[in-house]
Amino acid sequence: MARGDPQHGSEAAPDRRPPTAPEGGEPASAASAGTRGGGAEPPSVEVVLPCLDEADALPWVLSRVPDGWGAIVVDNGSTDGSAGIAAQLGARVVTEERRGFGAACHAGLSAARAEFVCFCDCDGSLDPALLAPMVDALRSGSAELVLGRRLSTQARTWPLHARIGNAAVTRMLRRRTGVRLRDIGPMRTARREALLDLGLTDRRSGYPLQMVVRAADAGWGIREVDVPYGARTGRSKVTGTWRGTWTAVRDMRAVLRQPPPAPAFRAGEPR
Ligand SMILES: Nc1nc2c(ncn2[C@@H]2O[C@H](COP(=O)(O)OP(=O)(O)OP(=O)(O)O)[C@@H](O)[C@H]2O)c(=O)[nH]1
Ligand SMILES: [Mg+2]
Repeated sequence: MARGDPQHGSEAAPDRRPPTAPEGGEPASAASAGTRGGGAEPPSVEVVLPCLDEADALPWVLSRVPDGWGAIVVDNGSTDGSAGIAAQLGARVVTEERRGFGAACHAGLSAARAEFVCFCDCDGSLDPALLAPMVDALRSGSAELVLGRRLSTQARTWPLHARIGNAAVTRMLRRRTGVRLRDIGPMRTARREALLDLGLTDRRSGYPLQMVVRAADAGWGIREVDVPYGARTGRSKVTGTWRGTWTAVRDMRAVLRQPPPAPAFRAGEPR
């Protein structure tokens, strides 16, 4: 059960402004946060929030999860009390011992029970409230995977080397699958069972790309929606450093080297 106003009242929460004005869905109130994910009936939407030492960002991030949705914070070895803060604020906390962005995301997906699952970074750079119109696009059938295309709201939010790496990966994605995207962002949504059926195996930085590649190979409709990308709260771990970006690009190249699945054999067809 959340105590106090998650955006303004927690000791763990520095006074920080959200990267965007509220739009596209009502953010959760502290009262509703206590009902997230705990009841017998799963909510229709759950947000998986991979979390490695994001104590300062968590109060704002959780306050922005739309009302009535579940929040699953996947604690990936935090030492700053993130798990306790998330639980106190009403999130379901899942522990993933194995380090890696993909390991955390996949643990959240495996623990989810909702019809629709969203993913969002837990560092305050992206606003979970903006997932609401993305889920609406799934419900209306206009896409099967909806991705947030990041548009930085401040200079230096997204360093040049990270943009170059991202552009290179989207080009390679187009060559490999024919799908034209402008970003391989972490914010996204799809139906839970369909995601599980993709059989994702990457457990590091290649996870978001592998999801897109396998969805494309499976013929899913993939759509991008612009989302503001603000400065993260806390110290940068990946895109703020050359090393982190290089590791991410290497993981993604490994995903793109995986061959497309062999066409399924159908009875009566020559092999
Ligand atoms: N880097 C990293 N992030 C993890 C891990 N497990 C969970 N996360 C979370 O995954 C999300 C994305 O990681 P970030 O460190 O923000 O990666 P990024 O956005 O590419 O780069 P920066 O924001 O510049 O650090 C954050 O919410 C992290 O807390 C992990 O093993 N490594
Ligand atoms: Mg980040």
